[in-house]
Amino acid sequence: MRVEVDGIGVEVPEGASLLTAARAAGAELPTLCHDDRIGPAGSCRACLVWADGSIAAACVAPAVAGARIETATDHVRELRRDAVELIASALPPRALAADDSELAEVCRSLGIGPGAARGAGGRGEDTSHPYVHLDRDLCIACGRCVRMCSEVQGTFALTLVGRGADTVVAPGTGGPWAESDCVACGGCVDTCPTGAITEPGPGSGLTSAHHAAAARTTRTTCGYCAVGCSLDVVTQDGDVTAVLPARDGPVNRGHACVKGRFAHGFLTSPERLTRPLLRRDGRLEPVGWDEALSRIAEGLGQAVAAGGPDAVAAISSARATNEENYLVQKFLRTVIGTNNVDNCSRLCHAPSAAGLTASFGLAGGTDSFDDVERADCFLVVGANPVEAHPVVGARLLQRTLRGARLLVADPRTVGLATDADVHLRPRPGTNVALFHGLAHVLLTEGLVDEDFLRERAAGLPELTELLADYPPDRVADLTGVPAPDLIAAARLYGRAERPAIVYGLGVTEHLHGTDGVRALANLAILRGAVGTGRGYGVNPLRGQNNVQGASDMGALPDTLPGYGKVTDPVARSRAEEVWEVRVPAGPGLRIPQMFAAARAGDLRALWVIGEDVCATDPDTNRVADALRACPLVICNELFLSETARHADVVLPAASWLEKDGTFVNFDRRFQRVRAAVAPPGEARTDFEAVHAVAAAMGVDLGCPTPSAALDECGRLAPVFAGLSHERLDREGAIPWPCPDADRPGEATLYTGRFATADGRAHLASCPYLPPGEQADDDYPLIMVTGRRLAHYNTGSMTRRTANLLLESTDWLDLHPDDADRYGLREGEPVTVESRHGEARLLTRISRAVSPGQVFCAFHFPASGVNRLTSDHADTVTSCPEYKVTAVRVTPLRHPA
Ligand SMILES: Nc1nc2c(c(=O)[nH]1)N[C@H]1C(S)=C(S)[C@@H](COP(=O)(O)OP(=O)(O)OC[C@H]3O[C@@H](n4cnc5c(=O)[nH]c(N)nc54)[C@H](O)[C@@H]3O)O[C@H]1N2
Ligand SMILES: Nc1nc2c(c(=O)[nH]1)N[C@H]1C(S)=C(S)[C@@H](COP(=O)(O)OP(=O)(O)OC[C@H]3O[C@@H](n4cnc5c(=O)[nH]c(N)nc54)[C@H](O)[C@@H]3O)O[C@H]1N2
Ligand code: SF4
Ligand code: FES
Ligand SMILES: [Mo]
Repeated sequence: MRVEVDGIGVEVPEGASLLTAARAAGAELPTLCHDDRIGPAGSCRACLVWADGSIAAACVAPAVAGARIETATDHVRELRRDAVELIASALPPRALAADDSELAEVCRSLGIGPGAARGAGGRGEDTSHPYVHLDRDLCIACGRCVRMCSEVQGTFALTLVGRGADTVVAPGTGGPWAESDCVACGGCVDTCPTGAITEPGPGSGLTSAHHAAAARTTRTTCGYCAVGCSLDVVTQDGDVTAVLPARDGPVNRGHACVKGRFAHGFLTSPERLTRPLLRRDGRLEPVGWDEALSRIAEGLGQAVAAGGPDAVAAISSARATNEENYLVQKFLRTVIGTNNVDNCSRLCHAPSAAGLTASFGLAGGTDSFDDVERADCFLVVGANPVEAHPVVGARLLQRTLRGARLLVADPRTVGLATDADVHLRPRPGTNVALFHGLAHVLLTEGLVDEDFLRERAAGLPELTELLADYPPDRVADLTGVPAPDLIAAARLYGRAERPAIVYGLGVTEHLHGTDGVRALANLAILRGAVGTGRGYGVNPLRGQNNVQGASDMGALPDTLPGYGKVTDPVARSRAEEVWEVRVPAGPGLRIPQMFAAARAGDLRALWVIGEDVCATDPDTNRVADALRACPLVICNELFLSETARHADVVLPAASWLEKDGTFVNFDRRFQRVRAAVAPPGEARTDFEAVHAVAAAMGVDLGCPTPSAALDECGRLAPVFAGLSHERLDREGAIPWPCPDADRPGEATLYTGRFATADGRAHLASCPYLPPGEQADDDYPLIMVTGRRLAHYNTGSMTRRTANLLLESTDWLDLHPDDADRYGLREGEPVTVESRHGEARLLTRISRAVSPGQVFCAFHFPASGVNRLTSDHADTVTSCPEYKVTAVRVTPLRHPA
């Protein structure tokens, strides 16, 4: 549609506002209550224009074809000036004293001087929250914060209260901010144009606009979860003063969460490791790098001499970059000569890699997250994105609020479950029966894509036969999900035009996790919702910032970079050509096998890089036994973790804000990671540390820089051949597969054929089998473990920030009926015992869990949650059964 702005003709899309038209024409129009991320309010009148003979607020007024807009007449300028002057006049002088806010900028542009602000103030502050401070006197009631909170974050924590000039933002709950529903995503801080809502700390009182303009900023990718938010890190004199969400971030689009946005205080924690540590006479003592490196080189040499290359193993880090992971596996395979390398994908989404590969051919999610904008029905299974992937959770919620249907399958009523059309609450460990029940309804009610099944899928006859055993009534008995709910959910998923499956660890961390992934994938295949553009297929919410990448880079015992099997001579010879050494042909040890080998005396050296196995692996008492039995344990760490305490050599590591490289997020996008600050003391990146260890053993690993490492990886893994740092710097995010430097990556997989041997999607006919642990008279409760919003895994980083004020301990959630049964009160300390160990937690009484089930996180290693979990693991991939542990709970009463 064509309109005319100040005599210039411009083309704008249908439904565009006059503001969009004015900007398209290059007209400079001030705005105050407007932010591109949220809907318009039209309340401040800073953007007044003259349109077809009348005055209009450009941000809200829609452009009509042929409209003539005037933005620069004296008359409209004066009207704007009057409007903003009136707003400014109610503010105290300090509102315009510093030229650091959007408001000050707008005033300047309208010729309003600092003297315009002459309000009395006196409305007071709210400084109760560790990350969000409110100065009521600077609030102009533009409502941007309120709209960010509802329209982007979906939390609805804020409201405007009062009347007329006294209107001011306030938490909807009425009390102090710290006690409100605020989830500290930072959206309000980021949008506030006046400095009324700001972040305390080094840049205290400064608005985001000021931060972005005044200091050095470094564009990087968040190093917490795998959403992969683009962040602009603001630094001054070598310290981080703020972290701002990038508006052009492909996944986050100007949003972030309490971890990426605020939890950077760990960087300067006095507990950061700044020097290598070496064990002498039983104690860890600081030493220089040379001494630590020669001890490592000597120890690795001795291990190989005594037990051969397979007496050495490494656990690589999903927190580290692709390039670091590439180098770690290269070191193990070429310098030591073993495939004994694994990463925490083993504990998390190894069943996704195995299951999705078996069903479709490749190990990643099937589609681009952008497709959620078109999906009309979400099936969210065993995932709590509101807490674990908050930016994804917010985008799913927004789609739901705008009309998409939402089905949630989770034993707990948390996060999205409270907004679901149907909430299925299966008993933990019964997913396979649940998914078969849904598939049964799809088949019997004819809600399947016959053409797709005929042309592109395999295994329908076998599945049809199996599903005869899973009618809704039987599934209700197996899972506890009422048959009518199951049928209702199946119909919604079955009748959707563009259905989407999003899932998490509630599917994978089970005895039959891979079967769960495959039975879930069946649903999308039955509907023809993969590889057809008619849905958002099957998408795991991968966990760690770079768990996808660590696996992509071959930090796995059975695959080389790009997923060539070590057992495949073709894949091996491609690597051998680039590395110029022979690659061992036998698959190496998986993480649990490494510990078993150590306990048996067969593993003589273990290098643990950025994983706190003594806190996060299951049955940690036995993990500690393994480390004690292993003659050499090396640990690269930011902090003296539980694992580092067991190590013989500890190398101080740089964190994500201190290094250069790339991460791969949950929807397979490569994004750049850039150092915003220098690592403390003698800490080095894992990249440098691996190079240094190789050098101490007399080997040059090649690829001296992260950029060279990614290039080399592309030479042996065709799926990454088109990627480079230089290209990522230019283009931003690029999904893999990306074989060509001059073609975009494949965001949506399988549009032509599936990557399986026969090119078809494979339906799986796996029967439901019960979980490994069952409740009984001794251990009557089923414990589920998982995540909470403010802390990240071991909490090693988040506990060393003000996030600790938001969540101060690990709680045990317990249904009120169970609290009565065991005589427990809110906040009471309890001993939790399982067949494997004991932990101490504080009780929280909650209806989010079902009677007979309890839930806790594992963010405070001192509470010992993983002493409880068992060594039961997924039968295909060895992923631990973290989601089902039988426990008993007793009050922890001190002797009188
Ligand atoms: N705040 C925060 N964010 C994180 C992390 C963190 O520690 N803190 N960790 C990151 C990592 S490493 C990962 S892998 C991801 C994990 O992200 P998620 O997979 O979302 O996390 P969890 O909370 O472990 O588990 C998800 C849900 O599975 C449910 N569940 C348990 N058993 C079953 C079952 O049998 N069936 C079904 N249908 N559901 C079940 C649980 O009730 C829980 O709500 O989060 C990442 N993001
Ligand atoms: N009970 C229970 N246990 C679980 C789970 C569960 O759901 N329930 N989930 C499992 C899952 S999915 C996962 S992924 C694991 C996560 O378990 P971990 O990987 O052990 O946990 P993290 O806290 O993410 O990070 C481990 C360590 O890496 C360090 N670190 C951070 N960045 C870097 C870096 O760049 N370099 C180096 N060298 N070190 C760094 C941190 O200080 C931290 O101590 O936990 C598993 N454990
Ligand atoms: S933790 Fe995840 S959702 Fe939060 S800012 Fe980082 S990448 Fe984004
Ligand atoms: S920016 Fe248009 S009315 Fe506020
Ligand atoms: Mo994870």
